[in-house]
Amino acid sequence: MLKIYSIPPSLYSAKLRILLRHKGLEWNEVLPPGGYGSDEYKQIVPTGNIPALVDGSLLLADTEAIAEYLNEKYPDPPMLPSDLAQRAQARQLSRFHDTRLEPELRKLFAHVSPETQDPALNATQCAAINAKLVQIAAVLPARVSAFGSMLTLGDCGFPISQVWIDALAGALGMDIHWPNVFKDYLSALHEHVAVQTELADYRPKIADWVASKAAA
Ligand SMILES: N[C@@H](CCC(=O)N[C@@H](CS)C(=O)NCC(=O)O)C(=O)O
Repeated sequence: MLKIYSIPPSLYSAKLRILLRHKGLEWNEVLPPGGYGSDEYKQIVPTGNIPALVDGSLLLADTEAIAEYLNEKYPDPPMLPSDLAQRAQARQLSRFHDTRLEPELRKLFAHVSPETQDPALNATQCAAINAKLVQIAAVLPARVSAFGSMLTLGDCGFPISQVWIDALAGALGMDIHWPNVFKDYLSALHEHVAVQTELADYRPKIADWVASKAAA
């Protein structure tokens, strides 16, 4: 069976689980021994990051690489379009999520506790997140007309980041503006059972994580 190293609040692990669920795969999820980044875990996964996949003798520790690998190994249902240009568009969407949107959320993770909250950082990151949502909204019409209701590798990060943005906005009082086109896109993604199932499991974990930080 596939083995995934993960911790409960991991954003990228939740992104990966949408793919696992959509493809009807079974997996065994385990905590990284010693915690991620630890020397003990680095004996297994040299880079020390999560999520990591072990499939037989193969070890992969990057969500994009894992997703592409699983999509090729288990092609049904396909999560990349058959058209070359559309596949590139789906990959572009995924990279936008991972390299442009998520890094703006990540800057707030260490600043949820009242002791480390930073109103100036909140304002900066709120503006940065709103700017990224506007940018992605501009490319969404092309994505919707290209793939319709197909769930692609490029889509899996956004419902998960939405959970984080909502939780952080609630805890830090940020005024997030979701462009209508983005709201419609997310609503369409929520029609997929894999997305619904993952969000039902993941949202309480993030609510608990934020509540524990806010109480610290
Ligand atoms: N681009 C990576 C990001 C994964 C990531 O940032 N994981 C975090 C935890 S959610 C982590 O392992 N951070 C520690 C590190 O990178 O050393 C991926 O898609 O897998």
